[in-house]
Amino acid sequence: VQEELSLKDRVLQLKKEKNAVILAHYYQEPEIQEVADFIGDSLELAKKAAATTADIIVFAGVHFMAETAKILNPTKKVLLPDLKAGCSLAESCPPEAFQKLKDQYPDHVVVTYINCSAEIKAMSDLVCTSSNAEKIINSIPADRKIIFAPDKNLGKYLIDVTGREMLLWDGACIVHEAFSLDKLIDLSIEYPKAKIIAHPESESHILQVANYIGSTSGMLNYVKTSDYDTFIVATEAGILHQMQLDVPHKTLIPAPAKEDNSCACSECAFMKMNTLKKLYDCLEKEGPEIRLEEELIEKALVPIKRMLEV
Ligand code: CIZ
Ligand code: SF4
Repeated sequence: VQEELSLKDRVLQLKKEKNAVILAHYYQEPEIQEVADFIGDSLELAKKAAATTADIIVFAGVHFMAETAKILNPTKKVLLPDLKAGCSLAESCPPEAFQKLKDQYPDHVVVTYINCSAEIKAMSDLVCTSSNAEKIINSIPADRKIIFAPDKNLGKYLIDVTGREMLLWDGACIVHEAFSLDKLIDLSIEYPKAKIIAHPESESHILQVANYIGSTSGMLNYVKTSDYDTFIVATEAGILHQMQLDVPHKTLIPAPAKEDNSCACSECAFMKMNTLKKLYDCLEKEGPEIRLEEELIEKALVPIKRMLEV
């Protein structure tokens, strides 16, 4: 009987009936990760979206990620449980202002981090994610000047590791800028054996004290393969669910935020706008749906394809 099925089972049943695939980001609530066909970071999920043969893609993540899925596989119906699930980083780079910067520096190669709108992608020469950003920057001939947008923290980190000069857009992620260096240092005194791992969207003073800097999948891999047992994790706290499943006997401590909030750590409020109930409803109603103009899809696809080829 329908009423007796749990919400989770109803999602799984509906997904099968509609030949839908559920792609969930690591920052989603555990109960959403549990109904997903694939869990991943933005690069892994983009690849899954491009390759799927399902009729419907339900993207449990934020708006720019669902847009990327639509750009990569435009004949599919791409659903996002809550269209308001945005991203502070993507929003920090409005197309009109970005066009002005581009016009000022017409000879620069434009590289954008995947955390931006489809309009910004369409204005880019290359797109990158945090797992391939260094490789993408290194693929650009040394005599070419570069504009990097929208994340200034990732940009500064890339300048450090590649030695390239880059003009940086002044954008940032609220979640990754929330870590407190003082509290982080106190915590590492309390746990002297702990290794600090951080996402490069974090501020440079946090990266300076990190033992390992890497993308979402990079950090998961590091914790799995490292000989150490205790880690302080400076990224969105949702990653801890999969990380703890990977290393049940290791100790994982979320890096502390500057302001005390409900979990005293960093969670992305946009990511958490998706709930299992909203996911069920969107699958049932087949909406809200991501719709993009064909011309925008064509333009935005070019720099994403270049990224996938590098
Ligand atoms: O949205 C983010 O902060 C990240 C790091 C996404 C991803 O998976 O690369
Ligand atoms: Fe955007 Fe930051 Fe949330 Fe990622 S964690 S979706 S960059 S606001």
